[in-house]
Amino acid sequence: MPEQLLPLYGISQENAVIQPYGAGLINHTWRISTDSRTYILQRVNQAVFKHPEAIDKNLRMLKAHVAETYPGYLFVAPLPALSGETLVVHDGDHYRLFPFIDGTHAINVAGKPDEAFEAARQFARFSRLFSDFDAKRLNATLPDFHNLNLRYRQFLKACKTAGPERMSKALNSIEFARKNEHIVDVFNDIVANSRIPLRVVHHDTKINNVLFDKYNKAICVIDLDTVMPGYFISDVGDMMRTYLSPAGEEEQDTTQVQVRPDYFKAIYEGYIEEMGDIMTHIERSSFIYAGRFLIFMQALRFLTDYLQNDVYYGARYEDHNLRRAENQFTLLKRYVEHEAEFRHIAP
Ligand code: ADP
Ligand code: GN1
Ligand code: MG
Repeated sequence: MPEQLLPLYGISQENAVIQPYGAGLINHTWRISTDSRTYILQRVNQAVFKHPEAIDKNLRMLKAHVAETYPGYLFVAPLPALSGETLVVHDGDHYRLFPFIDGTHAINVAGKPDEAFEAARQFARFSRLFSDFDAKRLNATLPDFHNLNLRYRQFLKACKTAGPERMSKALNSIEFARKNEHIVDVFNDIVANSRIPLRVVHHDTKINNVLFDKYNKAICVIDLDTVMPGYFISDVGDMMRTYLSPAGEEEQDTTQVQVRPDYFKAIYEGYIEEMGDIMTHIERSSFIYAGRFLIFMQALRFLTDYLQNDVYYGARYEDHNLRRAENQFTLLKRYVEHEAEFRHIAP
């Protein structure tokens, strides 16, 4: 199937080597090597992104802004097909082709604090670049994506409609989630009351959405589908969620889920290096809350999906999304245990 796309881009199918690539959960990604160049081809997951053209429009606006204000910045945008379009429809599916950024690789778990620092600095640089861009011009590619208030209500609703077996297996997680409703109250206070500013936010700052070179220096950020108006807690929170623990979200042995304070320090320093003079007072004072917010929301999303029979994330083994949720609730516990220590790092 992906080979049929190549002629639309003027790429010969002869000698093209096509392989599934990466560890993303949402889109379908292939690496395509030809004699002269390497590419990344992606099929947009339309069950998630109902309006792929909204993503395409956002990327064009952002690319134009970068070209005008910071032309040296590596903004990884889709390449035009022969038709001139950067989003191609084939058999009802939407595809994009990106240049493969040569000499780079993605990592799934941060193995050194410096990798966390590098990634945090890259995402903060991205926010900084667009700090003078009116975020409201962007389409919300996933409306309410990080609306914790709504996610919590969706979770409560899922508890009412779930089958009895899944409900009973998930009982401990459900109870823990309900005990943490106060995390939603803080969200409502700072976000719904507009106490923190709306910015251009990446919304998926997992470590595998950064490309590193062979010296482990971060080169650029990728996976720009969820770039839309939002709040900095989304970006900083997902860094906490994915860089602090030596075990990732797929780890089933929750004793492996730990919080490494030196990685927290690295995230803080990397982020502040680029965004420090732009952040407002309330943003600075919400830095630690960002971790609670995002880890809790991801735990709820996995748990809700479990209660709804894995319709969003899918499952590769029985109770996969419940295990993912338990992993994230454990991470939340560990995170909260460390907050007093974090306050010395991020005062
Ligand atoms: P998903 O939305 O499914 O996470 P991504 O856009 O993050 O999809 O792509 C999945 C993986 O493919 C990335 O984690 C990275 O390893 C690799 N990748 C994506 N784009 C590029 C690129 N332009 N150059 C090199 N590798 C890339
Ligand atoms: C998805 O696409 P990917 O794998 O980078 C998800 C994120 C979750 C993440 C959990 C559009 O990210 O929000 O945090 O999985 N993206 C979408 O691993 O739902
Ligand atoms: Mg990704």
